[in-house]
Amino acid sequence: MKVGILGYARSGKTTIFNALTGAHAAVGAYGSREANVAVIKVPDERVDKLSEIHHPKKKTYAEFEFLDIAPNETAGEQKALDSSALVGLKNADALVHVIRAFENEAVMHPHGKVNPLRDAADMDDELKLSDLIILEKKIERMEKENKKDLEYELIRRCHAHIEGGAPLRTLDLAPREVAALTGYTFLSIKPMMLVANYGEDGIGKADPAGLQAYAKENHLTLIELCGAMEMEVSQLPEEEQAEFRESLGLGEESRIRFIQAAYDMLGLMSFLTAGAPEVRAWTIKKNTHAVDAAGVIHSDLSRGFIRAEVVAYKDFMEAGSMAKAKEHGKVRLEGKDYVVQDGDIMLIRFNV
Ligand SMILES: Nc1nc2c(ncn2[C@@H]2O[C@H](COP(=O)(O)OP(=O)(O)O)[C@@H](O)[C@H]2O)c(=O)[nH]1
Ligand SMILES: [Mg+2]
Repeated sequence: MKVGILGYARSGKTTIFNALTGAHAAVGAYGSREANVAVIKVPDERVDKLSEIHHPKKKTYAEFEFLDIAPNETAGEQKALDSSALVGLKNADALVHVIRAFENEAVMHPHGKVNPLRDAADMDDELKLSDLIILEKKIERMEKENKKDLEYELIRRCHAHIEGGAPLRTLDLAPREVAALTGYTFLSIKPMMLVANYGEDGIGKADPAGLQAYAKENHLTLIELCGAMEMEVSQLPEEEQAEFRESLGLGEESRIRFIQAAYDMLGLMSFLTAGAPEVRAWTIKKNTHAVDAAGVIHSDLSRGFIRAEVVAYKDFMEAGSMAKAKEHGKVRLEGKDYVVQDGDIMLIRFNV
């Protein structure tokens, strides 16, 4: 899972990247022009509890790859996305738009005044424009080749939708149509989260930037945080972080809220594998079949899939061991088409 961050200059992208990943990338005017990449480990109590039982050699959490693109801000400060940024974002599974909602005289906003709603709309316009260029080229080519098939109709529909002012993520598409569009790497179709980056005065208030209605209308997931403080806390020793959060009134860790929102937005869940070599959480989309979940572990497991032994995490913990869970009839044998559930502990039987 790859998540790409975008946002206007000095909105706090790198600050939030650091806060969420615990990285120490340089922030501010002299921040790096290189893209920053880091991984967020998804905290999962189930992995911890299972490890206490299995004492595995290795304990592995699910991961997000997080990409902080570094557009060339000297080239055109008005725009967030230059061509290299666009290329980076096209490979992302989801986008995170960091919106500046903090006041700070010392940090200039490229558009003058701080205005979160304007930035949300401007960014959507940039994404739509990037898609529109692709769509227009495609339409021109298809018309020249007189290719007026179903794909052409679909492309025209996308084009009309953007011309009407809306991003592709709000277009009602059948799963088959979504699949037909993946090759185009449109940006306004990708699931996107708005992260409103507040100053200290924004903490604890409800939607002070008035972004909620915009987010709803444009199918965006909205979360609010205070980037600078979150980053400071994330750089303290682990054992001191909880106390600081409490004393600052920061609420639940932004990393946890962020991960939860991202899972919901992308329709993700985790299944588990557990044994002496490794206890591990794996991320899949909801409604994934056992054979495809097996393929996330290794392609051989999907290719040679025979069956899965499955026990729900809760049932396993109640039984205390695999042998006991079997005794209680809680371990099921499931076939390829079994729909994997959140928290399933799976052992894949395969033969290649
Ligand atoms: N007061 C305040 N300053 C912030 C906050 N987030 C970022 N900044 C400052 O804004 C500047 C730009 O932040 P940076 O993360 O480098 O922005 P980027 O250009 O979007 O990557 C830095 O000087 C940060 O310290 C915040 O929540 N509150
Ligand atoms: Mg930066």
